[in-house]
Amino acid sequence: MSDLSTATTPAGTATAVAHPNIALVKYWGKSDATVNLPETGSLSLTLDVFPTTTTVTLDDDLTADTLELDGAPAHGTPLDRVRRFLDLVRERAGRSTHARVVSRNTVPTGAGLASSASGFAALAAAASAAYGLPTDAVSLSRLARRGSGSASRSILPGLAAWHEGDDTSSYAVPVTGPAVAMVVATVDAGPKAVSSREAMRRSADTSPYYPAWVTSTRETLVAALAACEAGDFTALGRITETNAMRMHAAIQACDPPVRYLAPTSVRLFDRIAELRGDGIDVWGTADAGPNVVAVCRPGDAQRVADALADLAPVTVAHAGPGVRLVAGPTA
Ligand code: 2P0
Repeated sequence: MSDLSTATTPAGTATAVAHPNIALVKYWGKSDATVNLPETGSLSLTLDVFPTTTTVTLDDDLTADTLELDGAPAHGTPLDRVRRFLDLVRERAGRSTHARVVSRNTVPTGAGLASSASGFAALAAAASAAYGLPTDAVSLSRLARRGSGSASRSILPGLAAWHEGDDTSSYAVPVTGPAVAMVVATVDAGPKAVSSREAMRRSADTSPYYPAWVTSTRETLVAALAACEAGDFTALGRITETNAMRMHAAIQACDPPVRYLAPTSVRLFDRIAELRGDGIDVWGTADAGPNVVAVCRPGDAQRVADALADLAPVTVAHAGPGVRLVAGPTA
């Protein structure tokens, strides 16, 4: 894996760009919430749309970290999570200087399109460069995981598997597989009613299907990696939709209940099934929100997008780049 340190900007400030990822085999549950270890491994595609650009600037005059998110000062949970993350970076770097963080998303924050994945991937890279920590992909993936589990995968380009393990060994690795395109259908761009972090915890604590989810997902990841190795798009697509349905089944069995899929989400899954009936190799998935992502071969992406567009606004995405440090602050 490449070392990004050659691209660092002058000491004390750095800017990084990262993209969201969509999981084909989902991460849903933690074995250790303190250092953010997953109960099972997962597999995702980093996209080429909706980048997050984040600049971290050290400032000796600050008494606490500040966060500007999409042009406005951030408070509450987003600021707390960034501060806790930078505390970890400072501890590792042996530094005490606070920082200004300026972050800009091109995907609506909290819309179920993984802004925390691109956000913490970009923050991990920019903060590591600014504070002088290693910026190789393994170090960044491990560190990004501490901010948000799915961020560990956005460090890498294209297909990436994030494996179980301990604080040292749990990070994302590249996977070679068939060419995959994704058509993102945005059913609702607003923030979700129950955060994925809370719903994940509630699933583990109250869903009677959670143990079955964990057992089946471990087996599913093995099958998904085999499908990738065989270049078998159809097998990977079927696995993807099945795994998403199982995750939502486990979530819907929570007490108190959580249901992320909206009526339009279900219509999108039906339309995807109709397209399969018409001979297009396309499968559906959805994260912790109502938005649906159609997974297809790149050559079919425009036809799939056209077929879904009357139900929700669509964005065609392909395999995108891993996190990168850019020359100067542009956020
Ligand atoms: C995933 N999701 O694999 C799954 C599928 C949502 C549904 O990873 O608590 O925001 O910050 O580690 O990474 C969302 O979980 O959770 C997520 P934390 P994160 O993409």
